[in-house]
Amino acid sequence: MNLEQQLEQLAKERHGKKIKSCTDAQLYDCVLQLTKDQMAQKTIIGGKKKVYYISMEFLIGKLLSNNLINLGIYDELSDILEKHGRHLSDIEEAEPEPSLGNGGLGRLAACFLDSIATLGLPGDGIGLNYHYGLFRQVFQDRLQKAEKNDWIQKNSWLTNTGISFDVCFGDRKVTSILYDIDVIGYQRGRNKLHLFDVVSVDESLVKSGIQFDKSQIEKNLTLFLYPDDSDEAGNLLRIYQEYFMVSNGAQLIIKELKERGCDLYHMDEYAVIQINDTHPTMVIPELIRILTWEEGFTMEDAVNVVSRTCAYTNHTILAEALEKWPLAYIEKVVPQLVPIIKELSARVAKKYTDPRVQIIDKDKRVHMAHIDIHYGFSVNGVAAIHTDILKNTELHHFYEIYPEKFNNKTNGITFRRWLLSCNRELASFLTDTIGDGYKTDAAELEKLLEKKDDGRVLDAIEGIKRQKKEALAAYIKKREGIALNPDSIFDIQVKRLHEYKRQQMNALYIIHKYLEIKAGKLPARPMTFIFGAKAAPAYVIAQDIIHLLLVLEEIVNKDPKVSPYMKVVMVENYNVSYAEKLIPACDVSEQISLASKEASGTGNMKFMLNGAVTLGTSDGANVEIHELVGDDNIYIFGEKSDAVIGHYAKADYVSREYYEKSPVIKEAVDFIVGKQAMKVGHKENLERLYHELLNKDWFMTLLDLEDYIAVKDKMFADYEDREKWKRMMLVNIAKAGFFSSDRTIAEYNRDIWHCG
Ligand code: 26V
Repeated sequence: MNLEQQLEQLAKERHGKKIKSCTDAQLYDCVLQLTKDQMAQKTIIGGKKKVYYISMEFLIGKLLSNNLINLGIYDELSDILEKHGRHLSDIEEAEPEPSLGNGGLGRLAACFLDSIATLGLPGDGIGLNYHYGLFRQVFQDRLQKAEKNDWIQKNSWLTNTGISFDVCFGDRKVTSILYDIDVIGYQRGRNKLHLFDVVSVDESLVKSGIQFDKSQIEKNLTLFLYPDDSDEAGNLLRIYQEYFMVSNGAQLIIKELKERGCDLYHMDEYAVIQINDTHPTMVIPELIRILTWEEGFTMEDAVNVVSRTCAYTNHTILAEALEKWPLAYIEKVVPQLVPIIKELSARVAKKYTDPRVQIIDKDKRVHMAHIDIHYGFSVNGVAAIHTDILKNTELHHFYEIYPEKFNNKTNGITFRRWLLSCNRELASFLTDTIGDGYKTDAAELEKLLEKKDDGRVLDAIEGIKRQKKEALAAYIKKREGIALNPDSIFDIQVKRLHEYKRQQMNALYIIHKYLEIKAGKLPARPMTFIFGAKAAPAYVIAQDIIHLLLVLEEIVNKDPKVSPYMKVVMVENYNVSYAEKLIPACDVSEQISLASKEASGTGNMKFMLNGAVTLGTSDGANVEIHELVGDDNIYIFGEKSDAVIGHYAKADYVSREYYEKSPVIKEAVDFIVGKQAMKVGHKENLERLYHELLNKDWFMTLLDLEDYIAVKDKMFADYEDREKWKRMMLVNIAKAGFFSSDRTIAEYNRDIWHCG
């Protein structure tokens, strides 16, 4: 049977209808089934050594379009649907998004799975099957409200494997059930994402919003993804979740090793476990526990083989995001790990007296990262500058002990999703211009540089950008009810809301421009400022910043004198699917974190690949983007990381001084609590934010504000030099090849994993 006949048959069997008369949701159900069947026919990728990427988050996003592309049947299926009067894009809209991650760390894990399979490496993901992904954001009264966000329907990408394990906690035993999602490489075989669930999970526990009964672990353990991406939640449930994942993961890995005939004393020759941030750290003591208690290993042998098998990736230098669990919490949730952790800690204490490298500190808190560093064989950062900061500052004392463990793996993104799928127009133009070698070897994008003076090519790139801006404008009109002018500059900042990412600095620029226009200073071209961001529900100042953005949206867009020149849009419920529409339409990519704070960033890479020009600080991967494109093709501003680290060390940054000495800063900050804003917004939120900026400003917004305004103004002026701008777009696309996650994964495999 050909694809069309299969689809006809599925529509008939499942819905008793012809393709043309199915609803979009019914047709999605059929196409999903068809795609799953096709994927199941792909062979499982084999090899002696396999990587297990263990992570509390896999922000996979919608899977249909990507799976069709990787299977090589996207165009064929699209044509079949057209023949029946249907559009694949409508069917894609009907897919619910699995938002099984908070942001960068989770999305990176998803990109990595795509690249591992695409490179033909044996490698599976291990995680949790959250029934509700990251909360759905709604705006009410210009404030964020969190709603539950379900994604599992009767038919989904999940396959019940029938595999099940017991997980023992201090106060109860819970039985798991394993669901798998197939991961297909681009024109390659198949790996798996293993998502563990609790058999007794109960969705009816969820009350209003994202509230639920926290006490019934066997019913609630996998209901929700934790929405705080930078704050230690201090909640026992998080430890239950983490241990549930690692215990299941460890049992699965050992089961697979035994099935493959591996002698567990040589486990490291068959498996490598990549620990994604500290959240899965308990896999180390758990494996040691299983080997000593159940497999007859001595402690010495178990520690050695586990240490040769586990590798750790650090994703943040924010101290508050490094997990430090009170030993008493671990004692309550998983008492069986406590003697192992104490033993690991005692071994460290015997060798090293420095309190900064201990596993259990004087307050009886367990430093999870320290377990990873002492008892793993590799420690990597996620961008060159980040790894340098780890070595020289944050983890310096460990670097002195284990210089050979430290290495850098600059992040990457999968081009299948972030180019081939989200920007089919650009992908097909690139194929016509430089051939399709770039799809499997991203470095070939550099061939585009030969065309940097070719007017036809430059115009085509500009034309595609224009087309994507029109499509986004139509989408935003539909979703947000705000009309945008595609001739304006699209300036976009989309990422989690966090003070260190400094959305508030962008807001102050907008205020400054608003006041300029009111005073009669008109811009050369209209400007559109687009934001998308979710804030952790418990993060008060982040909520206030969202409030300010929504207040500005109201003031600016409703002002008849200003709105022809300027619009502000804060899109509701920014997620992976929204990103796929926003990124191809962007002119100016805002990457304005306080230098030293953004470990890497990956949005910066997605924007660049789609022909946006970066406005950024010397932080994270911006530094490497800068090196690649050169000074002429990026706009860099602000203090460098060394200076910022110096300010923290000396505690000499006083935001009020910047406010007092600059009338421009003062005027913008005062606007937050001025009459106009107070009329539209809430006094409590606006005043709190104002005081925070003036009296604390921990992430130094005012330090960089003047430079930000100057460089952004220059950038907007340069936009008018269309020849120059088009060339910048081309250079950014051409140089983006380095940021393919295929390159990142090839490096992980070369330096750490040695799989295949
Ligand atoms: C921390 C916590 C604390 C407990 C509750 C749940 C939770 C969830 C996540 C996190 C840590 C998030 C760290 C993170 O996302 N880091 C980002 O990683 C990206 C991929 O390497 C990188 O590009 C970003 O710069 C970095 O912020």
